[in-house]
Amino acid sequence: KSATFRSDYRAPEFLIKTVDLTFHLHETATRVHNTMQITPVGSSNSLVLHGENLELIQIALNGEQVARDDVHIDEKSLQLTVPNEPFELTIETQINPAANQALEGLYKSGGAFCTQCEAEGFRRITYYLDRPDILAQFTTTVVGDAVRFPYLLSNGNAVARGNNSDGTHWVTWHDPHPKPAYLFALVAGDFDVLNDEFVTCSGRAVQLQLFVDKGNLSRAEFAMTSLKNSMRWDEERFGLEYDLDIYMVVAVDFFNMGAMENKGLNVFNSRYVLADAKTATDQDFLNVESVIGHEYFHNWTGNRITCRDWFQLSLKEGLTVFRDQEFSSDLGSRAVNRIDAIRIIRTHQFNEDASPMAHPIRPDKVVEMNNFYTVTVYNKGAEVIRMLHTILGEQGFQAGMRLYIERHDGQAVTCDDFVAAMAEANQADLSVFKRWYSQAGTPIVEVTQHYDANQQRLTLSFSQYTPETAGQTEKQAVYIPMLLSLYGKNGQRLSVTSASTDRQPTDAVRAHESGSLLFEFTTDSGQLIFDNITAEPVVALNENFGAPIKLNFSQSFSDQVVLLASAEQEVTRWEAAQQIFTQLIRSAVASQQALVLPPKVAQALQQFVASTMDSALKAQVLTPPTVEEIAEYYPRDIPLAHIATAVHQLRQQLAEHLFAEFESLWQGYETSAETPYTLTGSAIAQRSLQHTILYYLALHMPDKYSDVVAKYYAAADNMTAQQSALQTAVHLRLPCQEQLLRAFERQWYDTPLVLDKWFAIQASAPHTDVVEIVKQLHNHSRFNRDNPNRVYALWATFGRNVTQFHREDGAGYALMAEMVSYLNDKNPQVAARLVTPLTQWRRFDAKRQSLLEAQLRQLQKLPNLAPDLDEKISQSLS
Ligand code: BAL
Ligand code: ZN
Repeated sequence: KSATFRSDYRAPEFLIKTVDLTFHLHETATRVHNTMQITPVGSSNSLVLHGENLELIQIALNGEQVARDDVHIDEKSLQLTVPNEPFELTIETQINPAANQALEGLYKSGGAFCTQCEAEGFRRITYYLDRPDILAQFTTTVVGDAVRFPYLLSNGNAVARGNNSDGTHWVTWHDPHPKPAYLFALVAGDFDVLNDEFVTCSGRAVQLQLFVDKGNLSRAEFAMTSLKNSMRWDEERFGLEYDLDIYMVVAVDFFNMGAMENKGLNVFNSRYVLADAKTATDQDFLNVESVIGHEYFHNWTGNRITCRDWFQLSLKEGLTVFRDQEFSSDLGSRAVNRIDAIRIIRTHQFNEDASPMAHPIRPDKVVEMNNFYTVTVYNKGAEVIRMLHTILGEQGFQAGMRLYIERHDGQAVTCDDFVAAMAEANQADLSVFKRWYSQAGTPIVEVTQHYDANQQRLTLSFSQYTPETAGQTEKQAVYIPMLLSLYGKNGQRLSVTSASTDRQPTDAVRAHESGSLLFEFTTDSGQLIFDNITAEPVVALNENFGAPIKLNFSQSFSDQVVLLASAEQEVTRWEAAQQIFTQLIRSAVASQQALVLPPKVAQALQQFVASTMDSALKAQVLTPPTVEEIAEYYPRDIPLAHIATAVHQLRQQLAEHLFAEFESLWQGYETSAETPYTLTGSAIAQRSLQHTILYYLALHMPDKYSDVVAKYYAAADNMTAQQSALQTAVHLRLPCQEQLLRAFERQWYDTPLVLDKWFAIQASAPHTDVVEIVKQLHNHSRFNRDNPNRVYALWATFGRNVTQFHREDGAGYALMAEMVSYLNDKNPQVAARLVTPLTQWRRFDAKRQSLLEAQLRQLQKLPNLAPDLDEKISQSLS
């Protein structure tokens, strides 16, 4: 498969006005009858339709059969000569859903038929112009066995149904909203259904239906509540109302992604629907809420306004992730949501920027589109939207959204169109800002602080550069909205409202609605001068992680401790602790000496833990950066073992210095009355702190606390407590670990989504025999290598376990390569996800490099190497 380039975009030569589909469902031989009304809009007489893995049965033009000799078919397309005026094309194909293990197009998940068409799956269903700028009205009739498939679903509204004499029945669906083929969906199966209703702001009643496997109805309630919350929130915060009479969500067990926003018929991975206290953790519940929200929010940002071409994916994904983050933040803890998002960027997105697959949020070159559903396009894309929001403020941002929707509703557009609407609605110049769309890589911002006591002047000197990334050597300065605050050494925020630069004599900063100052740093270097500062202040920089950058700013522990103890914003406090920890770990790695917590830091943390601060924030502060996050400070020769040792020593030091505080808090929990599980913010916060503390207690005194962990596990009435106790036991290898592992396995042997936690906990443990354990677990009777959720739980988790995956003998590499080659033939999308940790070989020492490279070269020789893998491996070896 050859690369396509963003710059090669050409408007289509043909438009498809309507599509009329009829599916005769059959396990191995489904017939798809497709009638399209097509209008030529260019000068071409040659129509080329996309199509893969299809068997052509017949084709007719304006009702006349076309001879097979007049149709040219290859592995990817069908070509024929067509008239220069509107015409009707009818194509009948046959497909084999049972053999479809790639889970793209029409496939079987358990007993049900379902589809996944984004990005380019529709071409595996029928011949079509499978590109997102072709918007057509779909009418879909599904015919299937009435007993096995009582529910026959597709997009839009059901307009007719009936029974046939052969035991089949049929339903016809019509979707009035023209849409690209990637939003097509079909589901047929037997489900339990949760029914509800939502009355929109204009008073329309929308029927809500959630389809789950039989017996799972009680685990669907939370998703339904989340759906209604999403619909209300989008009306209240964005002024956006739902537009069909029905909204359906179907949960399936076999699904490559998290979920899919098909118009009116979302298909979900069951892990983002099914949740009750016994089987789902607090985090699982929050994930369900966020993914239900995300898919719902796509109805406007993605479906009503879609992408012109796939290079624009972040147009809908970055924006919709931003929207789901805001939804979760408005409903739950804003600070914790922000911290979670920051950790994702620092751990995974910075890693992608440093990898051979580095790309801008709007890529320029793509071989396999499925490889670009990335943390860069999604999460950095959301950070870029968040920067616009920071620059324009909530009101300005909403004005931009209104203009964007008014102007582009019903169209397929580009990221440029989005930024233009934001700029015009605010009379803002966003030309420099647009570099975030074209430039890959993590900008590094250096800041130095100089205080002149005589002049009572604080000078902050800024410079920025972006290291080169794969295939992109030239970099320009980007537009950095730098949020900052000044504090006195006593922790009082200084009420400074102005500053100057050499370019801008006044107003170089402005008061931002968040309470911080905003400095728009758009050049290679610049200075910010604050006058009338009577004593050297403490500076908080890049507050709220307002820009997705790496900040180099050397700040004393004393100053950081002031921010930890007193900063007005919770995220700034958390960030101060993270900076202290990062500095300690990096110094220990550099000096190769044991990490020791400085007394003033220990004392500040003791006070912080004993304070009345929110428990969730305490838990976040007590969770230091991971090995993966620290590794991003080392472009080459990542000193993995030293980082891992330093991170471990930091945890031990925290456990030791805060032991008294932890014990007293723990005793408080033990003596307080048992409260049944609730999913309130304060209950979630308390559990997160309680579990963090139990981990530290057990780390410090494993023998004593092993019994406490075992007892806590046995008494748990919810999965949050069970999972955390099990993880502590396994990751610390407590004496109770075997007992808990067996108990968990027994209890959840028949509940795959829960048993996934058992696989993942073992695959993420920091022990040198994890490679062997993964190998064993792969042969577990409940492991299924063809189900993506199982593979992600065991194998993707193992791939992220950097210290053990990169075990010095290369055993982790060999094991992963074996799994990747198996999946190459079955499910290339999943294979390509697993290959990622192998592709970053150049960042390691010479020995690991050669072991990794050898595996990659071996994989490259696979017969039928899928384009998904080929792109990543070639990119990595080039
Ligand atoms: N569009 C693919 C799944 C999602 O991002 O919602
Ligand atoms: Zn999405």
